[in-house]
Amino acid sequence: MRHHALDMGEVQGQGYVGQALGAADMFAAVYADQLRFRAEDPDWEGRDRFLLSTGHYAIGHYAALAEAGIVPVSELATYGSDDSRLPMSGMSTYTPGMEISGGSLGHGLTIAVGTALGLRHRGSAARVFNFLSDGELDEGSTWEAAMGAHHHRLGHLTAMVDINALQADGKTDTVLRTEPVADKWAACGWFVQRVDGNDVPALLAAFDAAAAQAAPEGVPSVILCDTRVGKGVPLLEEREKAHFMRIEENEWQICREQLAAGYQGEGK
Ligand SMILES: Cc1ncc(C[n+]2csc(CCOP(=O)(O)OP(=O)(O)O)c2C)c(N)n1
Ligand SMILES: [Mg+2]
Repeated sequence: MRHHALDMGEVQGQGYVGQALGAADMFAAVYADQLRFRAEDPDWEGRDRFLLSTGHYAIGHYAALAEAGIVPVSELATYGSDDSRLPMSGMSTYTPGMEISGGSLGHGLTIAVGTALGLRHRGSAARVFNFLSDGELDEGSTWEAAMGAHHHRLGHLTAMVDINALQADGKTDTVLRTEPVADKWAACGWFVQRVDGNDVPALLAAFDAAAAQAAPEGVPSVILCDTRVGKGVPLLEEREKAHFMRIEENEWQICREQLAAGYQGEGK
């Protein structure tokens, strides 16, 4: 998935590559281990819903959709181009498997609450996952939704937050301090776990714990995932301007080599 992200990023020469690399393990864990879906029928009624709140993370989501067999790998080369089904910001009207048009930040969890209520009303066994970013915790609507999820006992709702400590305008703790963030979710009545979001076994364990208590009448879960922007490519991990990265023509190959070198010996 990280290689897909680099391939997509190179199409435009720039973009949200750092987020895709940082959150790749989160996407991998949820798609490979948790979500019930049918690749050949992305609109299958019984599917779990995965709502990408952070539209700009679409590049990371497309890498997951490709590995899940929902979007052809060959189509990734069209990322962000005119007439592509894979726009830079996620759009439900264009992309199979993209449930919502996120990107106007702070709305994903509100939609997830409505989706979870609707599914329960219909007697569906589907779960709802919402992927959001630490920047979205600046939005009041996120906390309204968090309180609403607890009030309505949406135990089949799981939020996963990419805490990369970064936002468009700088480091999160310089823009609007969200810590102690676990306490805030707990105060809203959620079952809270905080993990290293680049540690796949830790992510899988956290998802299992969330699944174990998922129920249509219960306590919603949040998994707070501390990640590193650019994870797996040291050249990009060190970038100062990391929110929207410009990567020079000669650097893409270096990125690929660094990524491949990092996986050597891991059997991947
Ligand atoms: C409601 C809203 N306000 C502002 C923006 C502009 N914006 C786009 S990305 C972004 C940063 C949000 O924080 P985060 O997702 O944590 O950033 P990242 O970690 O990707 O750098 C902002 C403010 C937006 N898309 N929507
Ligand atoms: Mg962030």
